[in-house]
Amino acid sequence: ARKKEEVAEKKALYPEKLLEKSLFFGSPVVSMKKYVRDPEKTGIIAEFKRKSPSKGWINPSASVEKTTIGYMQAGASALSVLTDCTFFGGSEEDLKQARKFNYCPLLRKDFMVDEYQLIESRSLGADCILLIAAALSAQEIRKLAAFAKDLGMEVLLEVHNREELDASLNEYVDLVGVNNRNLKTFEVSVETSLELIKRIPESYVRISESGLSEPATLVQLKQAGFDGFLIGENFMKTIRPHQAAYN
Ligand code: IGP
Repeated sequence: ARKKEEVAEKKALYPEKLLEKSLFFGSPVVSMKKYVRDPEKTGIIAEFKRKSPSKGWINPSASVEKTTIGYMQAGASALSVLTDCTFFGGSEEDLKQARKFNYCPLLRKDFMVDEYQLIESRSLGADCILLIAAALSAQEIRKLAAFAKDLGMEVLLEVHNREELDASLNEYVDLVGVNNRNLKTFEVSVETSLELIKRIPESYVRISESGLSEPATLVQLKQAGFDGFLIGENFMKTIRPHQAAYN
């Protein structure tokens, strides 16, 4: 509901028509699907996240430029940038900065509830958008995913349990992310990923999200069938997040 109000305000200030004239319309997206599956790459989607509801401030002063360039040099397959301000201390400016300094797939991480945000995402240079099954109906997911595809972007659908997965998968989705973190209790368990992987068809690129820090866990997840790993805090909590990405 908060997001809906936020979007309504933006629409009044800056209508869709203006956004569509922005720089990234018409230029091709960089495919997250392809980069994450590339056997030459690590499969890691490195996330720029200043703070979170579960941890509070993680790194209020990190530079988008240094961090994202460093992530890519350290071998990340793609970048994820939080643009939600209230919960994550992010901004659209962060996404723009990440785009400015990197040629790689770029995921806009935010709570999508309206087509306007998708147009906006593309105008900021995003290649992929996130749809969270826990926050949307199956119908909304379908509609938003189809619209994102019309704009040329890819869609990452995030699920946390079997019910969400079974209810919300559709043909417009490109990547399926299993969130190991329960968004209500903030508890993290990789078992969530290991249990759900069997139910995700191989035609989707499969990502395990949240609470990942041990290389051994990534090996285990990879063996179970995961193509990619979304990692934020483990890198961001260090003074130089991009250096942490090397380890
Ligand atoms: C990254 P972590 O534990 O490595 O920082 O997690 C990412 O999975 C997490 O930030 C996330 C998220 C989300 C954030 C997963 N799903 C939805 C905002 C909205």
